[in-house]
Order: sequence, then structure tokens, then C-alpha cells
Amino acid sequence: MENYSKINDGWFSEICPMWPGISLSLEIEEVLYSKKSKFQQIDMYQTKNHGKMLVLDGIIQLTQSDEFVYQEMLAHVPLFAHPNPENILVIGGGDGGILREVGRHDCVKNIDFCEVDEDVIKVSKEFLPDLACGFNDPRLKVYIADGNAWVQEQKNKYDVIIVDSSDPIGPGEVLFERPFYEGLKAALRKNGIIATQGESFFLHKECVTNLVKITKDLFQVQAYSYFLVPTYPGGHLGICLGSLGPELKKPCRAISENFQKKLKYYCPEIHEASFVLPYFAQKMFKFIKSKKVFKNVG
Ligand code: SPD
Repeated sequence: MENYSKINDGWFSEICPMWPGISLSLEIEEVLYSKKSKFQQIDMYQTKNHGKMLVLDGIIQLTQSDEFVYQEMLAHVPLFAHPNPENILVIGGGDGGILREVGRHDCVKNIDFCEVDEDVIKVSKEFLPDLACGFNDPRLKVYIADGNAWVQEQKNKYDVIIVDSSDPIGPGEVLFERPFYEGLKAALRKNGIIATQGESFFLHKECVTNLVKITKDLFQVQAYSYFLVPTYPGGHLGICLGSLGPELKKPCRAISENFQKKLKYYCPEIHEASFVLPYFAQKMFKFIKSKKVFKNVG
């Protein structure tokens, strides 16, 4: 994918045609790693005020200062909405942050992880041990493969599937298309839930409405949640969720005091609040008509 981002006078500026005319800049101290993998340009920076920053093809994937928001919300919203998540699939997210959060759930028995770019895992293990600790979980099996092709082979297997994708340009594009969502649905067991990186209802209206339409068509229960991340475009990001049964907007399991103490953003109150959308987004989603397709459920 073409990389439009720039470094100028010690500042990294994220520039992307997906959010034209707006750019986030962070002051950097050092380039720690910069190499092209088989799939994309991988850069790791030491920023001045936000810890290390992982950038793929010029797009910020995370900074150490606020990565906890994304990882906690994308993992714990679907996992706490499920009554007994045992078998989990995580697609994408070679930094390991989602795995770290999934691993906090004692009820989880097996975590399958599919990532297309092995180099992202290697770089994260070297520079982001606070995220890559997710790879030490004994319940984890790692598959280096294309997420879409791999999921199409899995049937009736998972309680929760989490898709930690980059944006729909470059290698992540296929993860925003209907055939991938059909594959996710078929890979779920009875009462299964999917949660996917859902972009921004301010900046990516077409992409978000398309995701909502697809999930409304395919799942009995559908919802969209969002949260605040200062270093993502627009300072926020969404999650698109679909469920074959369980309600999504409230946690259905209690969180223990010990579990809660380890988190910084997710809590039962923010789980519910994250589904309360601004009025314009409510209207955007309300008028999406669904053609429900409920075959092959569980
Ligand atoms: N616009 C950037 C969206 C990035 C989503 N993926 C982040 C990966 C963190 N595990």
C-alpha cells in the first residue's frame, strides 16, 4: 500500500486517503525499527511522550500510552457478552495485545490466533513485551496464514471471534467484505459472537454503514460500540459486533474485583455506555435495512 505519512523536524505525521485533510502528528525521538516485510512497511518509533509506536504502511497501529483502550474494548466487550466463552479465534493483531486481554479470562480453554505477517509478531516481541506477553499463554496456537482464507476452512468451532485488523486499504481490505463475514459466521458455534475493528462513524461513514449492513443481514443480534483513543484518527474507534444469540449491549458475566483491578478502560458501565451512539450515528444505522439470513446457525 502507498505510504503517504511523513517525518518532518522530528514529528511523524500520519497521512492517509481514508481520512483526507486531517492528520495526527507525534513527536518522535528515535526510529527503532524500519523494514519492509513480505506484506507491508513495518516501523517502530520511540515517541517523546507516548511511549513506543507501531506503524504499518504509515498508519499508526498503537502507542504504548493508550493501546489498552483498544485491546480491552475489542476483547472484553464480546467476551463478557458471552455466557461461557471457551474456544476463541483472534484474527490479526500481531502485536499480541488482544491475546493478552483474552488470556485474562479463566473460562477460555483454547485460543487460536491467525496472523498474516510473521514479522509484526517478531518486531512486537522485540520492542513491545508488554503487549507480546500475550504470546506466552499456554492455551494459544499460532497460525501464520491469510485470515480470510483460514477462516473459510473453520466450521462451527468458536464461541467468540475477534478481528483485530488494520484499515481496509492494503492487506486488511478483504477483512471488511461480506464473504469474510460469512466465513466468520460459519466458524461460530451456537451462541457465538464476532467483534471486528469497526473504524469511525465520523471519518469512514461508507465503510461503517457497510459493516453494519453486513452484520445486520447475517446475525440475529447486531450492535456497534465505540471508544476513545487519542492516537487514532478522530480520537475514537468503533467495534462492529454480531451475535447468534446472546445480547451484546450488557455484560452477561460478572467481572471479579481482581480482574477489574488489572484493567484501565473496560468496566461494566463502559460496556453498556459504549453502545450509546451520537444521534447522527443512530440515524445512520437505523435506516439500514437488513435482509436477515439465518441459515446455518450454530
Ligand atoms: N486506523 C488504525 C486502526 C488500527 C487498528 N488495529 C490496531 C492493532 C492493535 N492491536
